[in-house]
Amino acid sequence: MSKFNENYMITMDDIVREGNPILRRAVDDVPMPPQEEDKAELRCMLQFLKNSQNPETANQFHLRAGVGLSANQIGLNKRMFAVYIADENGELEYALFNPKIISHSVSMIYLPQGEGCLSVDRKVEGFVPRQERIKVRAYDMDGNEVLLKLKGFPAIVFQHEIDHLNGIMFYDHINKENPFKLPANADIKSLYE
Ligand code: K3U
Ligand code: NI
Repeated sequence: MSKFNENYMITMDDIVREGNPILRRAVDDVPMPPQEEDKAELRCMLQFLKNSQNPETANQFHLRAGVGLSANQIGLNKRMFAVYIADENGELEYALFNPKIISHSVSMIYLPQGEGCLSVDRKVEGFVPRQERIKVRAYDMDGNEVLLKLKGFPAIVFQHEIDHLNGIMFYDHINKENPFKLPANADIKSLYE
């Protein structure tokens, strides 16, 4: 049985950092319907994101704020991630198995401030081009298929997390010669434009 259950609190000590080969391997699908252990791990991951965005809890346990967490970031070889985004538009929370991008827009966006990662303990500057809109097929906690249409910041976060599950880091997408150069001939704009 895995240690990541309802009684366990994920902290930064559990977060796998860059350089660890598990972040560079594609993870395995989770057989559906999910087992109780898979579900408990995913709930634990979602709770970590909520704790990390709660100023008191984050301060007490030295958590860096995160909006997404993939299973391989805590050392699990499982295709699943949690996302928790709380802003002026409300709360968005997802705990998903076997997410797959089934279609996407041609148009692209990027976060003007760049991206960060809980597995990367340094500031990496540069623009990370992402698809502006994506359609995702995944499975929820009950093993039911879900189809999601995402745009803007949630679409960026999903692409960042799905990349993790495929062994890709956000900085792999940054132009090597000039980190602020955008892809030529692309329909691309800042998220806040
Ligand atoms: O972007 C971050 C954030 C945190 C709190 C409020 C608003 C934003 C923190 S970095 C982050 O959440 C990563 C997490 C990772 F690396 F574990 F997946 C996800 C992410 C950051 C930026 C763009 C897309 C995804
Ligand atoms: Ni990350």
